[in-house]
Amino acid sequence: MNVKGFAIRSATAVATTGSIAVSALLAGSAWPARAQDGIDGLQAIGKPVPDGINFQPAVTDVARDIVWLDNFLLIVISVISLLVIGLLVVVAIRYNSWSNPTPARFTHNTPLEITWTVVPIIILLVIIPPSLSLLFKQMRIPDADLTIKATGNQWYWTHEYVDHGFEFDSFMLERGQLAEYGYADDEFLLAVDNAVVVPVNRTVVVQVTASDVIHAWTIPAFGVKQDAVPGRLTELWFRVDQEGVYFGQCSELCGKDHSYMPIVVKVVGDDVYEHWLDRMIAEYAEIPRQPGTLTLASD
Ligand SMILES: [Cu+2]
Repeated sequence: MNVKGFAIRSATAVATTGSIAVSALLAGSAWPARAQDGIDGLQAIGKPVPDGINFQPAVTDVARDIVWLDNFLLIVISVISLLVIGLLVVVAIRYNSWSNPTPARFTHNTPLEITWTVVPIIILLVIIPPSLSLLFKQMRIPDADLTIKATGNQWYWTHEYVDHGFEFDSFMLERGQLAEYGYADDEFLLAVDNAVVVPVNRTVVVQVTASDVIHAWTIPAFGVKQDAVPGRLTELWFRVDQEGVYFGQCSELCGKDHSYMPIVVKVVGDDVYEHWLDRMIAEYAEIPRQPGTLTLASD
């Protein structure tokens, strides 16, 4: 673990101790738990739900397009599957050896062969435009309002705010720590001590890499997933239009604790983000923030 990461961990430990003392004082009261990063009142939007089988709520254009494309392809593939099953049933009933004792002896049917070649081509031509346009939308990285570098480690993430010269490690919380950090009980295995915080309606570019083996950074509700490969810097982007807490998990088998390195992104208003950023910079940045410094490229 690097020195800055250690500084944050130490600070967290101190803050945690303080919080336990406060909790003890408030024991029995109905006060909600205060998150360690000072960001409260956010709804957890992007997280798995019991018995859920569909996508998480889509909160970026890319995620909405993914859901649309998935539904569209589901219709196409359902029609194809029903047609093939129907044909198999017809063949099995009508052309079995009992109902059709004298088999026909022809081997070719030109109109039929042209049909089963042309129809799949038409289907592919219909599928290609929405698929490729979505792929280009994901892969063309726009100008960033905020750039974050995410480094996968065995088994935690390091998030660096490259424009502001600070970074922190994000470790999964133990079950007993959830309330202290403002998380619900069912967010065990998803919640981390230091969440990534980004402003709402801003373009965020995440540079993804790894320090040891291949990991993958993803937030399903944003429609982003990118392998983190040692020695390579890849990028993804998102622009979230709904404030809230969003969860993701490392999505590349990376060793024994692969399932214990989740990702949390808190999407907040500009004011809350600026306040959080000031606090982080004051505490952890190598370069102090200058008065009047622009923090977002689009401002
Ligand atoms: Cu991993």
